[in-house]
Amino acid sequence: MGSHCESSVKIPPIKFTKLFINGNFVDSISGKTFDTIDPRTGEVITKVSLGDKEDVDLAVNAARHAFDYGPWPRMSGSERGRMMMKLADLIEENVEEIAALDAVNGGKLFTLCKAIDIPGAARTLRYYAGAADKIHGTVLKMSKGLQGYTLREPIGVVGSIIPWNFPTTMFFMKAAPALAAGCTLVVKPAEQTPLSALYYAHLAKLAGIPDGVLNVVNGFGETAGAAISAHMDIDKVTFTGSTEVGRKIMAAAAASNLKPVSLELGGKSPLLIFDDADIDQAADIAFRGMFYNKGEICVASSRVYVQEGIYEKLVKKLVEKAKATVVGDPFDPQVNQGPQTDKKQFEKILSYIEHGKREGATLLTGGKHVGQKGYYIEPTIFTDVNEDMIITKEEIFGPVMSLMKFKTMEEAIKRANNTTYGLASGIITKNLNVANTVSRSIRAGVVWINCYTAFDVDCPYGGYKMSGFGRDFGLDALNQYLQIKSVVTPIHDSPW
Ligand code: TXE
Repeated sequence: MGSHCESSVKIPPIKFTKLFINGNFVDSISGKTFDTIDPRTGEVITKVSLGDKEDVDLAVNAARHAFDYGPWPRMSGSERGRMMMKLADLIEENVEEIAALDAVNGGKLFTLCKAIDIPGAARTLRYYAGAADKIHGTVLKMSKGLQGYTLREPIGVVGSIIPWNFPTTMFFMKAAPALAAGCTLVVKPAEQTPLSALYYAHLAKLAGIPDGVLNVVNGFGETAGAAISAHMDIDKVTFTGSTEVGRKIMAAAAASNLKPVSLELGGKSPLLIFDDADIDQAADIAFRGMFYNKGEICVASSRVYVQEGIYEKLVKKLVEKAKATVVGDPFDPQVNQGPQTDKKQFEKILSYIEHGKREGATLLTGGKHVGQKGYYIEPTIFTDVNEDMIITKEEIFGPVMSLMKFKTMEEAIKRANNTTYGLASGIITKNLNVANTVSRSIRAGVVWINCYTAFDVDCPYGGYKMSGFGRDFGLDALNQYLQIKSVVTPIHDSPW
C-alpha cells in the first residue's frame, strides 16, 4: 500500500458559497451556514449557506414562475439546445477549476475529474441539447371517426436530490435531460459536496439560461431534501442515494401531490469471471470495477464470483493490485485512491470491515485506515465469504471487495441473483453462449460483458428490484421529464 502523498496542486479560491435562486446568489433566509469539509484533512474548506424549507419554497416559486410564464418551456427546442451547448463550452473552459472543486470537496482524483467527470458533463449536456429539438409526438389514425395526435410536454418543476460520490456527473445526469425537455429545476446537492453545483449555477447564468430555470439549494436531507420531496408545487422528483432515503422520498411524494419519482438506489453488484477468461484482463476489470472512485460507486463490483479453475491465480493478482495501490492526496498524480468522502462513510466502511472479520471472513489484504488524518482506507479484499454475510449483503460503498468461488454457470447465476439489489452486473468470458445466457438471466439494469463501469451518456442505466426504478442517461431518461398529452378531434365524412 502506497504512502500518503502531499498535495502539489493549488486549490483555487472558492467563489460561490450561497444559494442560487431565481438567477441570483443569495443568503439563506435564516442567514445560517454550514461547514464544507476537505476529506484529505477533515478540516473546513469554507462555509456554505444552509438552505431550509423556506429557501426551498423560494426556489420552487422561482422555478414554478419560470415554468408557468417564462420563455424556457415555450422557446424552440433548438434554442434551448443552443444555451445548453454554450453551458457545455463554459464547463470545458473552466475544467481545471471545477475539477479541483470536486477533488477537494469529494476526495476524488483530480486527474480523473479533469479527464472524465467534467468533460463528461459537457458531453451529457451536448447529447441532450441535440435531442431538445427532436421531441415530438405521433399522429394517431383512430377508429370511430376520430383523429388524434400526441404532444410530449415537459413535466414541469423538477426536484433533483443528488449524492456526493459523483457531484458533477449526478448534477447533469438529471439536469441535462430535464432542461432539454423544457423543465425547470430545484437541485439539492449533497451536503458533503455543494461546491461544483454552485459553480454550474453561475455558468448556467452566463450561458443565458433564464433566471428561475435552474436553482440550487444547499442543505441537509432531512430539511431541504425532505421539503423538496413533500412539496406540492414540484411535479417530479429525481433522486440518487440510499435505499432508506429513497423510501422516504417515495412516501413523501405519495403523501403530498403524488408526484412521480425516479429512484437510483444502491447496489451489491456481481461480477462473474469464468475459467476461460484472460486472467490479467479479468483482474484489471474486477479491480477497477470495485475500487474506482475508492469504491464509492453505486455499480461497484463488490461481489466477485470466480470459477474454481482460475480462482487461486486471480486472487493472487487482485491482492497484488491492492498492495500496489497508492492511497493518498487526490491531487497527486501518482495517487490511485483518495480519501472517502466524509467521516460518516469512513467510519461506516471501517465498521463493515470489522464486521466481516467477526463474521469469519478471511481478510486477504487491507482493512485499515491510512495516515494520521483524513479519511483514507486501504483497498480491502475478503475471501471465505458467502451471501448470508452482512458484508456480502449490504452496500458498503467503500474499497471492500468480497471474493467467492463457483463451479457451474447455473450456480453462479443463482448466487449472483441472491440479493435484494439489481443495479449492475458483469461477466468475463470468451464464450458467447455463456455471456448471452448469463446476461439474460441476471436481474439487473446493466450487464457489462468483458468490461465494467463502461458508462456513456447514450446508454440508459438504472435499477431492478430494490436498486430503484427509472433510468438515467440515454433517451429513456429524457422521457422521464416529459409527459404525453393526447389531442383528439372528430373527422367527418372521411372515406379513409
Ligand atoms: O445517503 P443519502 P448518505 C448509499 C451508500 C452510502 C449510503 C448512505 O451505501 O453509504 O447510501 O449515504 C439527501 N429527504 N448511497 O447518507 O442520505 C441527502 O441530503 C430527502 C448510494 O449520504 O441517501 C443527499 O443529497 N432527501 C448512492 C442525498 O439524499 C434526503 C450514492 C443522498 O444522501 C433525505 C450515495 C430525506 N429525508 C449514497 N435524507 C448511489 N446510489 O450512488 C437525505 N437526503
